[in-house]
Amino acid sequence: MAFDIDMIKKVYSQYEERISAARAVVNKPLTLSEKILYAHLWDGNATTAYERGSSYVDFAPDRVAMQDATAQMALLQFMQAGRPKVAVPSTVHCDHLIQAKDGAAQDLTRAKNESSEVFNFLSSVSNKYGIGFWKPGAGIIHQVVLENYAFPGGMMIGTDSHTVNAGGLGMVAIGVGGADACDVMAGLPWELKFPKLIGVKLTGKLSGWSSPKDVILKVAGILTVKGGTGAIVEYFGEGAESLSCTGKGTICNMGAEIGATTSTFGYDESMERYLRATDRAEVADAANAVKAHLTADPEVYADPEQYFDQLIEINLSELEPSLNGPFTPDLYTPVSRMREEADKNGWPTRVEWGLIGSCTNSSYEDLARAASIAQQAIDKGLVTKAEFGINPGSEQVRYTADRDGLLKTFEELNATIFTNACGPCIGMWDRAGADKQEKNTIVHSFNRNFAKRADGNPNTYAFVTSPEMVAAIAISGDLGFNPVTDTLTNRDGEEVKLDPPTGDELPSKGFDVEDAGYQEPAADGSTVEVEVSPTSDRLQLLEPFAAWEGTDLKGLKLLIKAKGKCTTDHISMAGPWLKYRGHLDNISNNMLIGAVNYFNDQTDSVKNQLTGEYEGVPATQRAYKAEGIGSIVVGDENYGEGSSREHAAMEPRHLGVRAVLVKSFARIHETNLKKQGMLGLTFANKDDYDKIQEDDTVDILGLTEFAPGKPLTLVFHHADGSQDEIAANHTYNAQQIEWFKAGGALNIIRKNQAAKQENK
Ligand code: MIC
Ligand code: SF4
Repeated sequence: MAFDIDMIKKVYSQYEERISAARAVVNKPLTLSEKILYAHLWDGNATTAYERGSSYVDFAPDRVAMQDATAQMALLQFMQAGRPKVAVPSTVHCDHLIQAKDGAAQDLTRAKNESSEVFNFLSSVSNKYGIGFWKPGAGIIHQVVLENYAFPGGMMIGTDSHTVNAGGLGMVAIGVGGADACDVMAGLPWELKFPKLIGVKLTGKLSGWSSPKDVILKVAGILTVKGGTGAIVEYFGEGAESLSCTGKGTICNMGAEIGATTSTFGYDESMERYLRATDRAEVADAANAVKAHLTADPEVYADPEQYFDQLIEINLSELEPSLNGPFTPDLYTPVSRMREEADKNGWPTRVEWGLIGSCTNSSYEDLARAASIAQQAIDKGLVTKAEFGINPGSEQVRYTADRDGLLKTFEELNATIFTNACGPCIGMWDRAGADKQEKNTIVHSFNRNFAKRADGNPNTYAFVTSPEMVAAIAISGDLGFNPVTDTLTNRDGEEVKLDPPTGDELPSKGFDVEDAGYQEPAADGSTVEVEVSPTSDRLQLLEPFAAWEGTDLKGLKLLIKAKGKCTTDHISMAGPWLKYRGHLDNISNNMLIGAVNYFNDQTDSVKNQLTGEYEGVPATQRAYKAEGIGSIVVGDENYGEGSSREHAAMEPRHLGVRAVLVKSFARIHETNLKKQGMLGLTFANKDDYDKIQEDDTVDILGLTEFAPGKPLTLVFHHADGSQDEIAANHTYNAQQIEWFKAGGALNIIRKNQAAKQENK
């Protein structure tokens, strides 16, 4: 059964007209990305051609997805919008709050007890406002979305950066902060800068040990963590068509790691097969009827240089299996060079854990291919050297993999089967011994490997690779092991070789599941009560932020000058802190505790300018707040890279930081700052970063004439009495300046809603 089939049919029924209108204004053949974008304009048919990389455009996404760690804040905001029901189909997925420790059954029971307050809140808010609710254990948001909701040519947003996974089924699916989701659920347009387009032409065909993961690992190596910023990556070519649908999902998923707005593939037979296998023949039939619109015009793929802003070509037949890492997902090493690189860089080669799962690689095909390696280890008498953990992507995948004996194979290798959830990928992993902070190596099939992410240990070297490579490397226990060329010694002292992985793209006996874990919302939710205890330490109703005072901001203190990589994991760490995602004041105690202070190279140690003492970042900021003093955060390149969590913007806002001044921003984080009424600024001259000193007091000038495209002036008063005046750029448009003035976008929705009530 397909969810929301009427909505999907409506989208398709408009395609013809919308695309003709777009073609008329753009006046040349269209890429798939353009078709989907132009088919989802808030104002209906296109009347003007937008400029890639500069026009702000209002869109009307078809649906919204939220996961438990971000849904709390998104829905706390939505509750203030005063609507009886969500305006577009929306879902909540409980997947981030389940810690991996003993195995699925115990872990899930424990999580349900520990987080019952949050799960009950999410379940009742969903029930009240018409939101589909997927219970803890149902699976990872993006896998569940791909299996149930994604459809070719659709547009969705989700409060998680890996929402982009749905590009595997031909969507334009974009990760956003909760405030953006709140707008769309409240029936408002969603604004995005019209993206640039990167084309990736895939030729040849994968074989042997190479997998879809290796495509994106390679792309990440080429483009780096910043290279996709502001762009949609569109994959095409005979190689693209040869990939499975979930394999395409893997590639799109990790597009988040290069900062891409999203990634997508044209509708093809692999997608049709996947739709039919997941009980959505109706969607496949509807898509077939508008097939030509669900991929680019033929001229585009025939002559891609003409139509994309940047073009990359990858020959799948030549692609080697590879591993990216440690500490960053774009450090690309083909397996044949790994031993040399590890020796050169001092990466520990003994592998302690192999983890398979995450939204990136937890499909049936992923498990099947990894299990084929595990089975060989059993058959060939190999003793596994590392420990194994598996998180299936959804209950449907788990149930089917169990039925087909795949999980049993892993268990024979002593693997622990964890819950269908994020688990170690988001630091929800009670790894024995991690607190000793020993230097060690793990390999996993996840997408991110920032320091401390999986187990909280800064000395864990994590490498990202395909599930089948995780299996092979964990069995060998050796980071330098190359299954393509190397042999392993078995129990009987014989040298054996692992054959390349095999595995069905889709289960030959079909998918099966007993209870997928879905809760349908009440048809009329008006009587459903949503309770938030005023004494809760997990949930806290939001208070509106104060509006801008109408003047320039003077006398701000420098809170921290962050050095180097400062991802959202550094700004608002996950793992143990996930439990406070619904309580702004409590979670603010993790603000920037992972960021490295430029002046002493330490984390969570900054000079409190009121006392001259070094203290934690949150404590220092709270001291400024208590005195009514605002502050500023300074950062490096690609600040806020990684996740969509708006806590990374709301915490500084809540604690009284007024501006974040950096060399460059990651897209979602920049928008989150704007939405929450903060100033997100960039150095007009990047070298000015060097002028900022530890005891600086800062003025921000020009706010009374704050206007699109007009730089602001910042004056840094140094302790020795000297000062530096610098220019700061911004990307605020007129609407976003209103958000700043109102003290946050939500204050405007609130005001409009109140005005509506009064007029009634
Ligand atoms: C992540 O992978 O970092 C997360 C946890 O899924 C985040 C969302 C969050 O912080 O809750 C993401 O990628 O957006
Ligand atoms: Fe969950 Fe990891 Fe995917 Fe984020 S990246 S949604 S934490 S599985």
